[in-house]
Amino acid sequence: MKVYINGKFYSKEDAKVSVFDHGLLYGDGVFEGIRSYSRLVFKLKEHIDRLFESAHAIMLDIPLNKEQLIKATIQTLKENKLNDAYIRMIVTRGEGDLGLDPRKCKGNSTVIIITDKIALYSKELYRKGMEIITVATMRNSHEALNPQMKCLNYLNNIMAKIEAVQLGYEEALMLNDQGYVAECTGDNIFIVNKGELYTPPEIMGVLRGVTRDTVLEIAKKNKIPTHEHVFTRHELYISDECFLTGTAAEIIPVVMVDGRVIGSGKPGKITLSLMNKFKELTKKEGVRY
Ligand code: PXG
Repeated sequence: MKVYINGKFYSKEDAKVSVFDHGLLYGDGVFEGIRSYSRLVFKLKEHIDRLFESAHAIMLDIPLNKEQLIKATIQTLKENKLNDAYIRMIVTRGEGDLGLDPRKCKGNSTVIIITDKIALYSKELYRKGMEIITVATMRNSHEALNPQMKCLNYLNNIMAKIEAVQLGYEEALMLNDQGYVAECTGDNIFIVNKGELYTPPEIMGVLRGVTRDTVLEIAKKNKIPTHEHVFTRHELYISDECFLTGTAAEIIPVVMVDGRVIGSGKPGKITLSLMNKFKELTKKEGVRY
């Protein structure tokens, strides 16, 4: 495996950054997770745009422009001869003296591109649907650390994941500080009610997922009414269908939330149809390499 770091390729063993990198010391940096399917990078532009938005929000200069970063990504995929990959892009504030002040890094940002595989959940879970549970850890308030930034500080999500795992679940439902449904630790959440699709708006404390946007797009094309709308756990409990979306998770059905069976207790019709349509789209859309 070859890993891209600042324009050079390193073997997995040699792909290392300084212990003084502020990405490690303070979680000061941003990242993206992207997938390629049969040599097509899915929604590459959307992910790169979001990376630049996250970087802009934390006042981090990415030393490459968007085209250069796209080129570097393709180059890394080719170098690794991967047809299907999970692309993990990271930009940190770089190496600097101790202390929070980003000026200590003198603009030496570190750009890393890892191309590898990822499997979050078993195949069986995709077929049968998963059970999730609400955890006590609430999603960051957007005035504290806005969930719309895909930043290197993921402890909010990891704390929630730990709670879920301790309780014997694979994924946690996170509420925001007002008690409204936000998202899961690494996935957005959707419900279906009377044939219509609902997902919490960004302002509820969710990352604007690229997969979330894609699902909304597919639904609209297929005349399924969509709503980016606030909802509570009650609407979730009484919904007909539920599923999660994410680049790594893709679309995964949810059949139980906090012990309440969702709909028929099996992956719903609309969920299955969206899963199929999403799969079709990944086969034909993307940047070819
Ligand atoms: N919410 C959060 C908090 C996420 O981190 C999503 C939703 C889904 O967004 P996309 O754009 O992927 O549809 C994410 C996705 C990783 C990794 O290790 C990244 C995520 C999730 C799980 C693992 O790269 N981010």
